[in-house]
Parts: sequence; structure tokens; C-alpha cells
Amino acid sequence: PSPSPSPLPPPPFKIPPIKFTKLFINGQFVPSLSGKEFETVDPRTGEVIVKISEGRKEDIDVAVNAAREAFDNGPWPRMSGVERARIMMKWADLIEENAEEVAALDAIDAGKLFHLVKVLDIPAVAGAIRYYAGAADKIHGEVLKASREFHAYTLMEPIGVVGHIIPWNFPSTMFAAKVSPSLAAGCTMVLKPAEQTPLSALFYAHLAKQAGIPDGVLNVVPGFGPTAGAAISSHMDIDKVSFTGSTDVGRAIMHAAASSNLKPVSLELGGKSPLLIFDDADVDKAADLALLGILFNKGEICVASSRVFVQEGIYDEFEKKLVEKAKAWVVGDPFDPKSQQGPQVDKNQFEKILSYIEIGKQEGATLLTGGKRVGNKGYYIEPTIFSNVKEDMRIAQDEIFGPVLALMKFRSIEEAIKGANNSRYGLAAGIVTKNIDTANTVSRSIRAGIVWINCYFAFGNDIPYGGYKQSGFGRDFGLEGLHKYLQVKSVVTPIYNSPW
Ligand code: TXE
Repeated sequence: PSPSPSPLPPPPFKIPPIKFTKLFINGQFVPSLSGKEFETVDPRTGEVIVKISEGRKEDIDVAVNAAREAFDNGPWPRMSGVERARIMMKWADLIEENAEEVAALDAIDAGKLFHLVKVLDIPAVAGAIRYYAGAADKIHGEVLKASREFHAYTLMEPIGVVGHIIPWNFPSTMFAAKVSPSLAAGCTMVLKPAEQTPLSALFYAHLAKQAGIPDGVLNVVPGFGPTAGAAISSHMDIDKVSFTGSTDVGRAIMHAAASSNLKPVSLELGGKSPLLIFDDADVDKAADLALLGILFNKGEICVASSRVFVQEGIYDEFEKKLVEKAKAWVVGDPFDPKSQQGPQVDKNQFEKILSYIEIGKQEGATLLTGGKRVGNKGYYIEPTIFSNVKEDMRIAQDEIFGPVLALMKFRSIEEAIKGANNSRYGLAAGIVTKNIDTANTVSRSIRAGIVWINCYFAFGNDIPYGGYKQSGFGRDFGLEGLHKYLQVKSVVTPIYNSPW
């Protein structure tokens, strides 16, 4: 099979009209104060989908005021966990009922595969909301001691007004990962979706209102990073910022937080995740896993297995199979159920990936397959595999965030571990082996926030997820993902000899 010569034509799916294009502040859709708008673009064609109100600093201020009022005086932080959970469960039901429409929004805005978003991302959104709703009435501190002097206990209080800044690669999942635990904690919030993908977040906000989430609790302000995003990270009245995006912007957010009100931040940043395949692996299955690891969501996923290390005994066979499979991979319109890979999110990302492919060639890596755009319209790129990659090459060190895989060979387990850890990032890693000792040794030796053994992309609402090293800190999902929106207050009472 040869690579698809051009993207498949779109099937007769009717994309629903876009209903929400304004800022969602204090329970209302409102235009931006400046009246400015920006265009959101369909990566299948490069054409404008619709104009969106552009939030800036002054709009963030209004949204923060609404969130502050809702936190200081509104019902959400004061209602019982059971009641918050009831409303959140209703929201999750409404999201599921609208799965097709919201999946279409992510497909058209981000170039994501419609059929996968419908069965993976949207159910995951509802699942995350339900998971954290289930925790909302189980948030409690502990009794510390009953000594002669003191009785003491802790309260777990919501951290306050949260600013969420999210990226474009998983507009729905990222929205849920941030919003659902902070809602369960009793926080109020302002969320800025990525400028490339504002559509689904506005739709979720509309459904949140229908479900009964009180006005001011969840505000969604689309806009750009240096204006709206920076206004969030430097805001004096935001109590915490939760961010997913590039390492450089993560650094800027930490600076802004430090030089404003010292708000705590959590950062989920870039990655260059290794997948280690040992000689005893089933070569065919391992090649499938490696391919999925780099091509899922067109490589626009922070845990992509962009560095694949294969042991020498199976290397040649593995390489042959991997290339065959990559050539058979179907790149095409995200609304076509036969497509396995849609377009990259935008022109910037498309050009960044193509430029890294040139860098790889110049660095002396061998281009085994791919390397070019697909078709002449939209932002489609061929699955691309480089071999003879050296660990210090830029294509082995930098996050490309596209369908570009760097293949490397290793001899011993020690060499594999050293190679895997030779990265400034530490988000995820994968191991393929039948040997439990190898799996245990490697999983404990790799500095990464999640290690997948004989699987990849195994996510769960109860599985914490986040980075070591320059991949950031703080965890999304699991109870860790809830605790970062809570703070501990100790309450102490004297028992004997009270001075009062
Ligand atoms: O990310 P940005 P970009 C990586 C990936 C990608 C690269 C660039 O390698 O190729 O980053 O993507 C907001 N203050 N990841 O430029 O800029 C921005 O508006 C506050 C990995 O799109 O980090 C958006 O909402 N906010 C990543 C969000 O940050 C700012 C996912 C992410 O955009 C800001 C995305 C500022 N000064 C990209 N500047 C992952 N970890 O999954 C921008 N933003």
C-alpha cells in the first residue's frame, strides 16, 4: 500500500450550525468589551468557520469579578457536596445527550476524528465530571490528635477563584480535566480555551447553565495567550492557575504568578516520551502500539511515543513492519469513518512539523517513510518515520507535536534506560516486554509521570497524570487532580488549662 495521495473527500455529514460565539460571563453570552472578534479556522481547508468574540484583559477582569462574587457570596462553595454532585451529574447527562454536536465542533475546530471524539473524548468528559461529582461529598479533613493539650482537625477548603488555561489538542478532555475537579472542590473559575479551539468550551458552558451550575461559577473567555492568558496568570484576584500547554508558556505563567500575587500554579507541559521495545516482544503488536503511540490525534498529544527504542535482536523486523503499517495508515477528512488521521490543528503547527522534518534530514537521520504534506489543501501530513536517529539530534530532543517518529536501536536494558532518560522532559513512557523483571526495573528507573507496560495511552479518570522534569508539575485526574483545588486549614482547640 502507498500513502494516501490526497485527503479523502468529506462524507455527507451535516455539520451543525455554530450556536455560541460570544464570551460566557456570569451566566450570559456577551460580546467582548472592545467589540473585537477573531476567526477560528477549519484545518481541513484553512477557511474561516466563524468569528468569535475576543476576550482581553478587561473581559478577564469582568469574568474574575463574577467568579469572585460567586465564590465569596454565592451558593456553589456553600452548598453540600451532594447537591454539587447532583448538578454536575445532570451536566454530564446533557453532554452525553449532545455528544454528536459537540464532537462535530472539536472535529471542525481541531481536525480531530469525529467518530473517535464521539466515542472517546465526549464520554470521557462525562466520565470525568461524574468521577469528580462522586468525590464532591467525600472531601474532608482529618482529626489530628486528642492530646492533653489540644484537639486539632483539618478542613479541606476550596482554593478560591481558579484560572484555567487550556490547549487545542484535546479541547474537550482538557476542559473536563480542569473544570470538573475544581467544580467538585467548590471553586469558581475563569477558563480560557485555546484560540484555535474555542467552540466546544462555549457549548459546555451553555449546558452547564442548563444543568443548574449557578451564574458566575464557570466563566469561559476565549482569547489569545499574550492578552487574555497573561491577564489570568498575572491577575491579583485569581487564587490558582492550572495550565496545559507548551513549556515556554508554562515558564511565563510561573513568572507572572510569582510577580503578581504568588498564586500557586500547576503546569502540564510538553513531552518527548520514550517507548522501549525489548527482544521478547511480539513484533507485530509492538509495531501497532508504536504507530498508534505517535499517530493518535496526528501526534498532537503531549504523551506521544515520539522516541521509539527497539532492542537489536528484533530491530530489523520491527522497522520493516512499522514502515509497512505507516504506509497503510489512512490520512483523510476527520468526518470520514475510514480516516485514521486528520489535519494538523493550524498552519503554525503544520509548518513547525514540516520544518522539523527538514531538520531531521539535515541532521543526517534516515527518512524511512513520509515527510511530505498530503494533498494541497488543509494541513495534512504523512506519517513520518526517521531511523538512524542519534539521541542528541533535535528530532530526538524537541517536542515536534506531529506524526514524526524517531527510531533508535539499543543493546542492553541499561542502554535503554539511559536513552529513555536522556530528555529534558518526563511525561510518559512505555515498555513492551514479556519479562516482569525487565518491566519492573525499567518502570522504576524512568523519570516520567506515567509508565505504560504492554499498553500505551491507557488513561483513566482515577489515574493521575502529569510530568517530571520540564514536563511540569501537579497532576490532572485521580484524587491528586482534586487536591490541587483544595487547601488545608488546621483548627486547634485547647483541651485543658484553657486560658479562656
Ligand atoms: O502552545 P501554547 P501553542 C506544545 C507543542 C506545540 C507547542 C506550541 O509542542 O507545538 O506547544 O503550541 C495560552 N500567557 N504544546 O503555541 O502557546 C494559549 O492561548 C498565558 C503541548 O499552541 O502553550 C493556549 O490557550 N497563556 C501541549 C495555551 O496557552 C498563554 C498542548 C497553550 O498554548 C500565553 C499544546 C501567555 N503568555 C501545545 N501564551 C500539551 N502539553 O499537551 C499562550 N497562552
